[in-house]
Amino acid sequence: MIDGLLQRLGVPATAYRDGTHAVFTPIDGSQIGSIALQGKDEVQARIGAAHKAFLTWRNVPAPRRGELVRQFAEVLRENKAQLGELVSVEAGKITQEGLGEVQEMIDICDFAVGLSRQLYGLTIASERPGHHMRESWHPLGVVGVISAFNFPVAVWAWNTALALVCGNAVVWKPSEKTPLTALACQALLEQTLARFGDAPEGLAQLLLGDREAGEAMVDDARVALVSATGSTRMGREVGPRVAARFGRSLLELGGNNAMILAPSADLDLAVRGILFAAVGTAGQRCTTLRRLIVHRSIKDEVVARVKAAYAKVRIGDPRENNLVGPLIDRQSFDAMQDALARARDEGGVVHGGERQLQAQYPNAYYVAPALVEMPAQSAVVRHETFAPILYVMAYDDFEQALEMNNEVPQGLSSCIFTTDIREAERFQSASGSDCGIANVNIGTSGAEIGGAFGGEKETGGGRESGSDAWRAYMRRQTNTVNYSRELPLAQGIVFD
Ligand code: UN1
Repeated sequence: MIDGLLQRLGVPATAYRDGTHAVFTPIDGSQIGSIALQGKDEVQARIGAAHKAFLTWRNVPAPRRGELVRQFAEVLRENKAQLGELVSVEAGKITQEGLGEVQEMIDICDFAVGLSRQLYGLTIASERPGHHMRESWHPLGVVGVISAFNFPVAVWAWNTALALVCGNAVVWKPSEKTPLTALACQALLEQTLARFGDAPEGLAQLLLGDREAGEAMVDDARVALVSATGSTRMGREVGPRVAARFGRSLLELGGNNAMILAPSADLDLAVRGILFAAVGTAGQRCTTLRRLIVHRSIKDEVVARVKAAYAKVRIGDPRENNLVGPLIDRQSFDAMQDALARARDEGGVVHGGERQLQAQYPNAYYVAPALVEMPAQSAVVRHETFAPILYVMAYDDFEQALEMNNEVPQGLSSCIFTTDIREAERFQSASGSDCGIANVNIGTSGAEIGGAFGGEKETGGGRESGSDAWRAYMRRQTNTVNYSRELPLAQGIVFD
């Protein structure tokens, strides 16, 4: 099954059969491939090749670079079903979400194509007569991408589509848990490059490796920008290492996303919003809803309704008609059970969270989503556990709810369900939610590519995807031109 899929996506059998690193599907825990891992020397050679390609690519007009990305979007459209299925097999996403992830790749490509004619700089009024000033944006260099298992293809595409139109080369270190989707993406991009014709060789490189490969990339001064998505722990290592060589990093790290549920809210809408945000992707999105801050007057009703909704959630093979697939692996399951045990110790009442389908899948980890009533926002609630656990806490007044929203180390996504315009606006104001994303009457996850994506505090501060996130992938140059016959100095300085 997997062979047919990979072959249709253009991945040669040698790439996923001949290595020593085993790859498993979370659907039943069976092995689906074995890949070769690259060591430091090989990684450095690939970075060298990418850098060489960059020196040519930066001079190709941006709209022509956009044409490459336009063609890539076409190839993705042609292969959407297969790549989506591979995402389901390797990452365990349900079919709808696997397809959605590929659609997110197509969307960012379309966005980047438009952008390739809109890499606008500024003109600036000079204080000196006969002078003009402007700001230009130039290609940056090699962009290193580190991506996580949970969005094994889209996050790379956000970075790659923008990096390519901005005139950069790309090296990609995917999660060791999802190398096959990475091989498929690379094969599709290479197929596009061949069709495109005149792009320099080596423009996009795949680095399959472990920690050593990651470190070689992070420490390499030829990698101008390291765009890393993953845990806060990973970011804490990557950020300072890149900074130590004065490289740039773009960090998209952990989230601990809350919903404030106000007494005026449309509860039907809210319960649906909670369901997708909290249990979608089996709770393994950085934007997953992890905290529900609900007004005390409606708390019991909301808990009852969410419990009833959870009871109906179909759990099982993500390629069949289910809403929740497996956790990625055993480690993830253990971390979830640890968190639930800690929650009990901290006074929580746990509903759900048990392992499911164990007899059918002894080597896979399906779980019932957990709803945990907590007396307060204690230590376990402030920690991001990458699993479907929703902590529920009551609030009495709106200011307290806002404080609770902001009272965690992470700052990615947040939302409020209310029909009170004062609360909605306050939530999105300077003294409202401190997160990079603050939504009204929609959940915390499932952002569109058009907006800048990322968050504050331990989320790392980076912004990817839409709006003007492209600027992170370019270098800014300030230009002053004197077209007069004098040489006046700024600030009125006389130096005769
Ligand atoms: C992630 O989990 O790393 O907003 C990215 C969302 C998706 C992206 C999630 N568009 O949920």
